[in-house]
Amino acid sequence: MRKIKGFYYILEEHAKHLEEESLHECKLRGSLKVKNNKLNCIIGDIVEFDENEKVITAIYDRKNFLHRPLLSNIDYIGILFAIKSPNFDFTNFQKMLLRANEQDISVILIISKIDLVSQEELSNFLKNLNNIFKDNHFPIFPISIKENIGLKDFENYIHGKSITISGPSGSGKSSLINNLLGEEILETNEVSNKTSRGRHTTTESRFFKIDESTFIIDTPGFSTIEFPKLKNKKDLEKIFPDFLKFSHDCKFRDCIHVNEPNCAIKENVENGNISKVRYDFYLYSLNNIFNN
Ligand SMILES: Nc1nc2c(ncn2[C@@H]2O[C@H](COP(=O)(O)OP(=O)(O)OP(=O)(O)O)[C@@H](O)[C@H]2O)c(=O)[nH]1
Ligand SMILES: [Mg+2]
Ligand SMILES: [Zn+2]
Repeated sequence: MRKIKGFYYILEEHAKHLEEESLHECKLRGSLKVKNNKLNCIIGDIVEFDENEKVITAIYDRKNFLHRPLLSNIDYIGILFAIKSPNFDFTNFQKMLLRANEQDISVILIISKIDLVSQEELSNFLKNLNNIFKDNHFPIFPISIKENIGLKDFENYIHGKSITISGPSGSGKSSLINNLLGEEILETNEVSNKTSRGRHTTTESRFFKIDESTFIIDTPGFSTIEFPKLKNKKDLEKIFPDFLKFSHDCKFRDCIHVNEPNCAIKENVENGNISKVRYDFYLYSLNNIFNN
């Protein structure tokens, strides 16, 4: 559930309590260590441990793992942005989407603090979002912790799964997790008035158990997100799945949809099937993924 300076904190199977007292503090058995390998044992791992010796004795095969933050056995990446304070950032959201697609993990978009806008602003915002991301199939959950909107729907959706909550500092990640846990376990902090930015209150990634089969992971808010590193232009289709279905109609098989003639992607941008915002972000990404 937690890792602090060489100590691993394990929640026993079927343990009810969520708090520190019910976690077992262990070290990792020497034979399980590969020198200088960050992947030896990571948050999310399912392990066996010896209660007397206080050591982890076995690590089970991982279903998957994320690099940033380093986590394993995740079903969903919950990307959480506030609609306002700090403002929703389309570029950073799309960067996060690339990273999730690269790792083949399903995305859920959570839009928090909807109490800060009017009904009309919210519905315009959602309309715009659906126009930009027409062919991206991720569910969207507008929520407000302050006014208790959308939280039950979100909780029902993630039941039985493990979900990490990522997003900018101050967007309300820890607040959401406290709400789901029904306890103020995590520290939260106001967004700075001057800069409208969060204060990086959370500094470690940490697993929490909501019920017998549901886990949620708090993570530190990011300030910058890197583009995924791709070796092959062919891999672009994986991180831009919304372009995939059109790109089969491009004249050239290795079309990268920039200057080629008879490019189906450019045609679909023109006739409105692909949003201009998405295509502009694609061009911007190309530059960053392959020229750095
Ligand atoms: N108005 C409003 N404020 C909220 C809501 N959810 C969270 N906040 C406020 O947003 C601020 C930041 O919340 P945190 O939960 O600390 O944000 P965080 O994403 O965990 O931030 P870092 O740990 O710095 O990454 C706090 O002052 C919360 O009270 C909401 O639904 N509505
Ligand atoms: Mg936090
Ligand atoms: Zn093309």
